[in-house]
Amino acid sequence: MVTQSEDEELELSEDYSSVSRRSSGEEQEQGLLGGWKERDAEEQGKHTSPAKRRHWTWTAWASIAAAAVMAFVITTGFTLGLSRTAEQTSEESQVVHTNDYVLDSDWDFNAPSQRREYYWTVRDEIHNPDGIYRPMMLVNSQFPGPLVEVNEGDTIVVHVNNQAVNATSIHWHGIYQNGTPYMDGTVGITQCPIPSGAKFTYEFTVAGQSGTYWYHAHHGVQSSDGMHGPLVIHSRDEKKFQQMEYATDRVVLVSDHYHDLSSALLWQYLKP
Ligand SMILES: [Cu+2]
Repeated sequence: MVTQSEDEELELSEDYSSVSRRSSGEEQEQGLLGGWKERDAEEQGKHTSPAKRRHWTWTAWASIAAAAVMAFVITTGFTLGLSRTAEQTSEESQVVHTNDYVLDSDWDFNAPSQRREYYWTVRDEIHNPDGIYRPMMLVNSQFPGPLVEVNEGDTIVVHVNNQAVNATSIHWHGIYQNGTPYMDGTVGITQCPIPSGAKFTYEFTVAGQSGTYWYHAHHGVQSSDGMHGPLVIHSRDEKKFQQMEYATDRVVLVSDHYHDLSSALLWQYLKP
């Protein structure tokens, strides 16, 4: 699936391919029948000494525990500028700018239903959101990802350009997708993954629901490599429901944060 000449990237893609192999339905069935145990023993014997393996397992669990303690709280002030701002492209004039998580105080809740269009580039990057450098997979170099803000009845259009080494997809968590199931973004269920180097446009209308949701990558558990962000759907009646005065309306995105790549974590989660 992935052809890379650089050693470093090859190592990464090998990690990932082992994950997608293990997460296939066939493998899960074998796992239920106990086939995994033998395969794990076999594979670990091949690649890792018992001492190394113990150390590795300890490291993984330590980082999971550390991650739980950290419960990563991110507000606008902490939203990483990272190395780049949003994509500078010729298409930018049409792009909705959401560089932080402060909701627009002049938002028009009665605006006519419209297409809200976003241009997202997915890349592999190395960043240190909590001080520890690690490979991440990010939308427009932002962690957490860019805010999507629409009114109920609007059509969300997201042009995804996958410049990452692995395939990906975006799932719109909690969105009904009535009439557009093929825009749900669940790899292997409603769509094939967006290959490395390919583009895909999500387009769906949000109807019959409002509130604060989130989106995330839905190929393996890439979400835990940083690919997730907030999706706010304003109710047409929001002002009626929210009568308390407030200075600003902001998104606070809370997520787990691991120092290991999802490819290193997933196979452990799937073990019996
Ligand atoms: Cu989800």
